[in-house]
Amino acid sequence: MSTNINDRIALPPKDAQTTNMTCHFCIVGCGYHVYKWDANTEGGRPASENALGVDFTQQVPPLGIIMTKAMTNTITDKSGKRWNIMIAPDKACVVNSGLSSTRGGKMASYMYAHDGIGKERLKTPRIFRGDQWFDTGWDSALALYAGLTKKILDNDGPSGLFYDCFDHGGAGGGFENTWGTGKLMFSALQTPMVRIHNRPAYNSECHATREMGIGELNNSYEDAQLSDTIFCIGANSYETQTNYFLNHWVPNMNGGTEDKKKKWFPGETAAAAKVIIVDPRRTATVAISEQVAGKDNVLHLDIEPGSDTALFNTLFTYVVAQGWHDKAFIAKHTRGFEDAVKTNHMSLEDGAKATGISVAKLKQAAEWAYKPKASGHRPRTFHAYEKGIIWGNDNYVIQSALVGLVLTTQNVGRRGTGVCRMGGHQEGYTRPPYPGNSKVYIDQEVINGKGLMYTLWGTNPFQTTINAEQHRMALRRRAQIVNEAVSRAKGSSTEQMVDIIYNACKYQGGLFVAAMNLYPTTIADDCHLLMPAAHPGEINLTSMNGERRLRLSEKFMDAPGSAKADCLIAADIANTLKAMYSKEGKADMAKRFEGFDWKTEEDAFNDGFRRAGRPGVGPIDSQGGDTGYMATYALLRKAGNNGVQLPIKRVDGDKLIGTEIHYADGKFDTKDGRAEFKPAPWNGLPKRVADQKAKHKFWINSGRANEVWQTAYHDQYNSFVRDRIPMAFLEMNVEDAKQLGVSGGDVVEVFNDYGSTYAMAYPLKSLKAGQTFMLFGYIKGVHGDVVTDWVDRNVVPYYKGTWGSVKRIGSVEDYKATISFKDRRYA
Ligand SMILES: Nc1nc2c(c(=O)[nH]1)N[C@H]1C(S)=C(S)[C@@H](COP(=O)(O)OP(=O)(O)OC[C@H]3O[C@@H](n4cnc5c(=O)[nH]c(N)nc54)[C@H](O)[C@@H]3O)O[C@H]1N2
Ligand SMILES: Nc1nc2c(c(=O)[nH]1)N[C@H]1C(S)=C(S)[C@@H](COP(=O)(O)OP(=O)(O)OC[C@H]3O[C@@H](n4cnc5c(=O)[nH]c(N)nc54)[C@H](O)[C@@H]3O)O[C@H]1N2
Ligand code: SF4
Ligand SMILES: [Mo]
Repeated sequence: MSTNINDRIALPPKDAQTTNMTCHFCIVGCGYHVYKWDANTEGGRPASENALGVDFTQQVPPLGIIMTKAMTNTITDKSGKRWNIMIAPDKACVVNSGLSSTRGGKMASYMYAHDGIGKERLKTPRIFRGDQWFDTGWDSALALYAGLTKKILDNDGPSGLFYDCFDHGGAGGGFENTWGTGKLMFSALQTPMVRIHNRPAYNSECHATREMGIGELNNSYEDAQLSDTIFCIGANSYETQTNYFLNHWVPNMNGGTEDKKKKWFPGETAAAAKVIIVDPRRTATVAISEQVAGKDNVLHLDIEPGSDTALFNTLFTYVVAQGWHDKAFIAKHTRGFEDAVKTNHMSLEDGAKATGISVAKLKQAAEWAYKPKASGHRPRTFHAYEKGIIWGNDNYVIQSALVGLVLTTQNVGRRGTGVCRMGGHQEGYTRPPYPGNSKVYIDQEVINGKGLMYTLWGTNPFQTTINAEQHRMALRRRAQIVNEAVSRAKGSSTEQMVDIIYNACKYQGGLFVAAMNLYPTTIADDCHLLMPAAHPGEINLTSMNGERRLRLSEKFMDAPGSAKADCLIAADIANTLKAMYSKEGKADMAKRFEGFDWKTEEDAFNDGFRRAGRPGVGPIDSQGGDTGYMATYALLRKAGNNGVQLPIKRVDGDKLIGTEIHYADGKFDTKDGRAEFKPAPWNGLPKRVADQKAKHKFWINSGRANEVWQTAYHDQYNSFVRDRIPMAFLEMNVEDAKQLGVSGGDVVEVFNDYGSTYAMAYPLKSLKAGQTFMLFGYIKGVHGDVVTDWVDRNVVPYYKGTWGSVKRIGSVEDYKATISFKDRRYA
């Protein structure tokens, strides 16, 4: 009898196969154990009879183990044998200490089972023959993809080949897959027409801080436990970096790490952390922080949207006026301070006017974060930021202002401090150099009819880009031109088909669209070729988290059908092209596609991460440079869920020794080692955005919700998520809703000069009048449709900043009957 039943959880037996898995969803990278065992057996309740080593014959103490039905599944391997799996959080992992989240806790449910949530996974390549999708084999898919690529490369050069590709860790990434795709795009095809999964060009989320000499992941999660003040800017960390918040911030907020602080910093005043949160919106993070730390210890600076630069400049000016800056550090380790004092000057009164925060509150924030402590020491303030400013009003200037403030008070390079991204996905960047001038606004090129072939590699711009409706419409028109040409082709060979498609693209404005993905997703609406990818658990994959902690997620099951790792898909494409050029006798071209003779993900890891290195850390070089070459799969397997924090310093026996904090020696990543202040004048909103604000009543903010991962590519099939959120919700103020005649569960149109979309109204008291918050990137209701096409000097967008009108459309009885419209802010 199988133990796949619903009234209880089958326990893994003592001899269950156990492997390590780093959660592949958010940046935090929580450690999990995967247990896999014959579906006809199960472990016993005594601790000695189950692989968890927990005694279930008695009541297990609260939080003794976190284990839910969603952490289990029954899978079938290629031979037809059935296995039970359990993916449960690892208590010994220093990242999460046994905690899971509503996202990571669902990993097992999302692993492929023919009758499970993942049953729609792509199992084989698919081709769109004009009006219908058909399954096909890898050989024919690759022949078409490589054939068209070659034709474009030979006739038009690499600029005809567009890519939108992940550049992160976790699923749809990892060092293996960013390297594989990067090597194909940059050194083999040599195309500069590439954008990154979350922005319309090939650029950085952190130009300013890097130019100032400070990498954005410069401390350890432990530093959040040691800080006097946590200064959280544009991040909703309870919902988006959940276990970083729960396992490292909360213990500091409730005084749980006071003794630790006393030990680390003898003689310094030590107390529970104070928390400052900068977010125009009252978030769940604000509500929970108040609950944990007490309202008196939490300062919510609910600034006017987009006014962060004014806030930082005001604090900067005030701190310097009070003499709280670190003069010795500034003199010895920085450059440009005097200029910044002039250009970034902002009085308390001007700051209050621009941000909408009272002078009293501004002073309070400055005191908490920067005023010397009772013991005379400067406070240790950790500055954490994410998409509220990265996708904020002028990313470059905000970061310049923030990092200037941080340098002035030496809140980087000391334990308990740091100025860090909270992060989105895990990181996994290693690629050959980008072969262009990094400022091509790819979306506009697509809209303007440029490019002949567009590959969407582990991304979904239909749901996530800016000006998304215009982008989708242009793409649809152009894809349709290809469809019509293809539907007229009958009995054609691959070569003939390549010519037909090429002509439709080259002479009629068409665009051939290919996608590598786990699922068909909404992209399949306007796409011609799909290739099935495999994700962690089905392949080996390395990533690093927000404290640069590198881990190996181990393969424990087969991918569905013939799905494979993205790096091996890239290798297949390169090898197909190499063979085509060799056959033509073009040795020079064939040579560009060499070096992809990989059999496994490990081969890609060794070729990329270990040999080529990580940018910013330098090429691999045993004399100095990056020491990533020391990280073998074998050593990482041994290092388990705690892995090693990059860069690796040395290997002791079989133990990798890493780096906990950067810049402790006061040497920054500039030529002379001095960190550089940057001018960051406050300029108000960009005109294009201000114009929408002048015309439309509501700020249409956007972002994440705890239970939804990204574009809901898995979640859309999970009733736990989809029944609650059938359509992107739009949180809005109750009085505003009343005026519009809107109640919870009504469908509203959100529109402005850029586009229009629908959303499910969610009226709440906690939203300010005139402000709304829409779930981003959802499967139905795309916030990006109303985001302007404005970008900064580095082509970084302002996703969070758009204004629009809201209009009631109608009611869906089912939403009203089945969905809860409670406030998600803990009260
Ligand atoms: N309005 C608005 N827009 C935004 C944002 C915002 O805040 N507001 N945020 C931006 C940000 S930060 C981000 S990260 C982007 C997200 O934008 P995307 O990166 O496009 O969104 P994801 O859902 O992460 O897309 C991943 C796609 O890859 C597929 N996938 C998953 N795993 C794998 C794999 O292993 N291999 C392959 N080949 N495919 C895989 C999924 O099915 C999915 O279709 O959105 C951006 N857009
Ligand atoms: N549950 C869940 N977690 C996730 C993800 C997910 O899809 N679901 N995605 C992951 C990814 S890829 C990313 S990038 C991260 C994003 O992580 P976060 O940045 O924490 O999340 P967001 O909800 O995008 O935006 C954060 C906040 O920015 C605020 N904001 C808007 N405008 C401004 C402004 O002008 N100034 C300031 N200071 N704040 C502003 C919004 O009100 C919002 O609360 O989350 C990661 N974690
Ligand atoms: S906090 Fe992030 S990494 Fe940890 S379990 Fe949740 S989604 Fe996964
Ligand atoms: Mo992201």
